[in-house]
Amino acid sequence: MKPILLPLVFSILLTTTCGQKNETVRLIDAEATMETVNLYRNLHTWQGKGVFFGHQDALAYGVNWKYEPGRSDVKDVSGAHPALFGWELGHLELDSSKSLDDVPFDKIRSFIADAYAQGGINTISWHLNSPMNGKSAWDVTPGTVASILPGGRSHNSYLTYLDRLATFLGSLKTPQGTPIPILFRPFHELTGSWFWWGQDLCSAEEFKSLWRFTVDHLKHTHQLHHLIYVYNTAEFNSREHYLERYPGDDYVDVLSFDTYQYADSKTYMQQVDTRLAILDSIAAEKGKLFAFAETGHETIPLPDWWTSVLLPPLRQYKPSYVMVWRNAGLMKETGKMHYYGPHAGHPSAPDFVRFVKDPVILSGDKTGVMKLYGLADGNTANARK
Ligand code: BMA
Repeated sequence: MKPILLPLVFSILLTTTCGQKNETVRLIDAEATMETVNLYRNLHTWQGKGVFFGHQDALAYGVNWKYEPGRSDVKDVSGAHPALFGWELGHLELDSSKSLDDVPFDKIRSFIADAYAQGGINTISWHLNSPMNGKSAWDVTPGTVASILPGGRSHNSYLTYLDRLATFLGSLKTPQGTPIPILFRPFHELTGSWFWWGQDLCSAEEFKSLWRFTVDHLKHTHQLHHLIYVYNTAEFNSREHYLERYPGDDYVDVLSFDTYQYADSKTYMQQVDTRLAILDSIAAEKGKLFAFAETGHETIPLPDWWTSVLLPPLRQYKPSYVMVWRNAGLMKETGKMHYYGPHAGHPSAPDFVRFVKDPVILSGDKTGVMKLYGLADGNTANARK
């Protein structure tokens, strides 16, 4: 297709899909705010048509810079910000003013507002420390989940952590004072065993109880109604494995997984293909969204990685979104480079430009005109007034 036709195709797609009603789509929160309902329904409308491209911490820093208003590495390379922005709240639970990645929470709050103001989508992960012993999210002491459930000896510490989380989430506001919708992805990579909530460290029933307790507590005790709940695994190779710890259709809005490339492209592409195929089918049955929540190939050693490795499965399955992890740059701890997105001058930069120009990829220039939070007709049926 000639590039000149792309804007035309896009605007036809936009006008034909935005008028559609998606009234059967329901968030698990029956009291969700209007903008949250609209975002979820609009994402459903777009699923299968385009894939929103995301980058963790995109507006905060890049490989060679930090805190420069209006900048992102993705924009430096392609001319537009990502469509979706990932943020990390680890250490919020400790009442710290900065995240575990050293980003002040006040800044994260304002980046989230900036992303929203551009029409972008915000997603949040939380590498929370262990409420049982105060050690990091990577503490693998078995029994932590059991100890923080109601009746467990560390339950009160977990409640304190949730209080701090809820205060922050509740402070994310639009200029009109309404809450900014958030795709919230707690207890991520749950089929791994590197976080205290991982597969080998708690039973499936304990995990489900923790998830349900957390959702109910945020909804009912804290009265938060702007969260879209994202279930997220690491490795899985069957539908049964993916659903082993699934807390139920009343507790999840988006089905997602994380998979990184560590070795050859063929292995990675096969894993991604298998996992997207499984999620595509489960999501269709359940009427949920499905997403590729985290991916990347650290330092992007292949100059054509974007179009040769990542793009083919996205084209085939069209998950709601894909997000690459953060561009931290040189890590003091390891002396190594740690980045997953492109940046100016990187050998993969020209290929990234081709990637975002592909008709299936939705970047910040698209979300800028899509009105994903807009009050389309019929979109307010289950919204909180
Ligand atoms: C990991 C790395 C760490 C970071 C953590 C939480 O994958 O990027 O440096 O602290 O995510 O953001």
